[in-house]
Amino acid sequence: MHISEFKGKRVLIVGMAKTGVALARLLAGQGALVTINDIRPEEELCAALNDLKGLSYQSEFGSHRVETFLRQDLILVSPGVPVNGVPVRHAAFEEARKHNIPVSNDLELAFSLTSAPFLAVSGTNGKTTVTSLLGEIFSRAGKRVIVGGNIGAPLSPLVCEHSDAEFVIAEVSSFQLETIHRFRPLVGIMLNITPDHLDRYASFEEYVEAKARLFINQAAGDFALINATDAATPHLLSIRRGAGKVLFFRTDAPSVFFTQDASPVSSTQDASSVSTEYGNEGVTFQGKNIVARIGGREERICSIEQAKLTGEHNRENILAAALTAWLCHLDRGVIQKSIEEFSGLSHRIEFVAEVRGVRFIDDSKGTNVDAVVRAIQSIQRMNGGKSIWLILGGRDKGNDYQPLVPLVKDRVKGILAIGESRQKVNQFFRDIVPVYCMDSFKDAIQWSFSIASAGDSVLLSPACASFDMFESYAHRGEVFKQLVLEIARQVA
Ligand code: UMA
Repeated sequence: MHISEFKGKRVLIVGMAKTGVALARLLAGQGALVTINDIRPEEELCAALNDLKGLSYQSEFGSHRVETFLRQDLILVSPGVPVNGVPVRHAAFEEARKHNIPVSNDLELAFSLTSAPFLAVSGTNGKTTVTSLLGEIFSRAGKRVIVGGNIGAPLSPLVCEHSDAEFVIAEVSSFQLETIHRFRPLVGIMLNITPDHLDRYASFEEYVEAKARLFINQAAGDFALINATDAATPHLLSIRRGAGKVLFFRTDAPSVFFTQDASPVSSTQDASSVSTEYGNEGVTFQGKNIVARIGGREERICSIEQAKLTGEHNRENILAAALTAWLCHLDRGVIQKSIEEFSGLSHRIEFVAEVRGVRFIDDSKGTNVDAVVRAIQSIQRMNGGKSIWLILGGRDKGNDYQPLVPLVKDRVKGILAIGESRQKVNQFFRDIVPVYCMDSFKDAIQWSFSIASAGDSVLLSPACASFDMFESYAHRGEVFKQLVLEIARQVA
């Protein structure tokens, strides 16, 4: 479909932050009859409204009214707006569906506006890294690509602006997948699924179900790239719909990638003793080489000898990206070079500074428990003992901190609890390690430095969203860096 077809169509845009503003600008600019809507009052939406100056639209703030929803041809909802009743039930969405008014989103709209194939990256952790790495590989290969989605760039305006794009590389969240209809990625990557957003889903199973929608419309010729060793994979495979070909990635050179009896097989098991519904196809490491095993053939894609990304989770991320690029017939030398040069993202286990022997690490993007597990595991153990001061807390998303307990007991000297959830953090951990409840973020950083010894690491990996104190995780990470650099200046 072409964007000009929206002229004269009644479109309600729900949520007036980054996504809503981008969609309103695009559609109002095309002559659609746009109504913008947000649960917040107008006074709190000045920045958004400023961005819409000069455009023609109607507005309704403070609630989601059924009557307004029922007057539309199409409703486009922002990812952060809950459409399925948790944690807040908005009857307007149910009513709209009952009246067959499509409730959709930016991802679906972008998909309908371009013929370029989508490479869609989802999963609880690592999405942004893989999306960015794919962007690097495809750009370096000379492909015209769009990189966007949950990474922070609404896709619909981008696909209209770059109508000659050859690929769309999209970071895709479970929230976005809730309101897709026809969205069908050529390659859908599911990196891992661990508990997150349990304030938005009634259970972990429901979260996995939302994620599984990534594959729902895939047809023959499409690929579903799945992490063979992720604990949620058996469940994911059991509920997966769609006819994309399943290819697995796992880091340990298996003889069989995955068995149908649900448990991933270890590389020591006898391949002949296991039957496999999904075939024995995918990508793995042989030494430093990335090797694809597909259609009975084994083919070396490239080496990771010089890769800058470290850690087991990044080895999985690299496998998924390399296989995607290889499936799209990109040059192997280019894939290798891109992997070698890609040094990772800000706020993701990022070393900030060492001050009097104390290392400060910014993992502000660690917004769920599994991400914190990965961050702690990635920190080199010093002298075999405990060495980490962990800054934890913020806007809680229904976290269960239990998976952190063994690691905290083993590696963490103390916890600095911050933000809205600091009492919850305190109550959970206080019998395990010393917990300091901090009234401000600045106090937490300064206090961590005053109690840390040379050889220790101060790790900001909050397991929580940032919105109680900051605009975003990136904002939280930037403030962390500034405060650390201030300490470094003071002691210099
Ligand atoms: N709102 C309502 N009604 C409600 C709830 C919210 O009207 O019931 C309004 C709010 O008042 C606010 C707006 O909706 O004005 C917020 O919408 P939004 O949260 O979707 O904000 P955007 O700025 O549009 O950001 C969204 C994604 N946010 C979420 O998924 C929560 C961004 O992902 C994404 O980068 C952006 O679209 C562009 O695609 C962020 C995120 O945290 C980074 N994602 C989660 C994650 O990665 O774990 C899924």
